[in-house]
Amino acid sequence: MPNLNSELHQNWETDGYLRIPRFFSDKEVTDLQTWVSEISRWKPTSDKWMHHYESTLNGPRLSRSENFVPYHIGMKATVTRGKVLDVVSELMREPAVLYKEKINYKYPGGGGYAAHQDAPAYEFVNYHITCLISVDSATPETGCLYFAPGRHREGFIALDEKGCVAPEAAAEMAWVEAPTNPGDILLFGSYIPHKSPANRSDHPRRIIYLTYNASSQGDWRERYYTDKRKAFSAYAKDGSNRDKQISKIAHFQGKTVNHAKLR
Ligand SMILES: O=C(O)CCC(=O)C(=O)O
Repeated sequence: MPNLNSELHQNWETDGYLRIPRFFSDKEVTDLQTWVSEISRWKPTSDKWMHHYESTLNGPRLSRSENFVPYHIGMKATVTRGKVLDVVSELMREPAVLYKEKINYKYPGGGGYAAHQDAPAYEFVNYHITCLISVDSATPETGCLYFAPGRHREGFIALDEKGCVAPEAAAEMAWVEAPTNPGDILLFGSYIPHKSPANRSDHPRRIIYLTYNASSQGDWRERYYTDKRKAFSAYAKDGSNRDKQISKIAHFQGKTVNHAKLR
C-alpha cells in the first residue's frame, strides 16, 4: 500500500500532478513492455478493444488502443488491484475504481496533443485521476507531457469549440516539461492543463494511461466505452468529421487513418 510522504502530497496539491520515479521494478517494466507489444498486435475488432491509427512518415501506425483490460489478464491484475490502485486511492482520499484505460503509442512521427484538460472528455463523473505509466522513455524529443502547474484549481479554462484550452489562453500559460523513464509514473487530475509535442525521434514513446474515479461515484467503465462507440458511429454518419478524432475532444494533432482502409 503506497503511503506517500507529506512532501509528495504537498507537490500534488500545489502542482496538480506528481511524478514518482521507478514506481515499477525492471521486471515489471519488462512485463509491461511485453504486454503493450502483445496488445498492439491484436487484430482490430468492432466490439472488444479499440485501436486507432495515424499516418506517419513510416506509413499508418497505431496511435492508441483502448478497452483492453477485460482481455488481458496481466494488465487487468496490474490496473485493478495492487499498488497503482492504492496510490490513486490515496490521492483520491477514498477507494478508486477504473474508469477507462488507453495506450498512446506515439511512434516516430506520431502526432502531439493540443493543450487541454481531460475533464471535458470524461463524462458521467466530475473528477478523475489518471496514472500515466511510462513504458518507453518520454522526453521533449519523443513527445513527453507538459503541464501548467497549479492551474488545476480553475475549473474549465478557456474551453474552445474543440474542447481544448483556447490557443491564446494556452500561449499565456507557464508550461513545465515532465519527462519520464520506463517504470516511472505520473499522476494527474482531470483539470490540470497538459499538452505534448509530436515524436521527432526514431524511437517509439509508448505510454499507458489508467484513469480512475472515486468508487463512491459508481463504476462507469462499461458505460463510458458503450457511449464512446455509439458517439463515434454517429460522428461517422453526421458529416461532422468528428470521427477523425480519437476522443470526444479534438486534441489529437496527428492525422488519423480509418482501420478499414488498412491492409
Ligand atoms: O500521450 C500524449 O502525448 C498525451 C495524451 C493526452 O494528453 C491524452 O490522450 O489526453
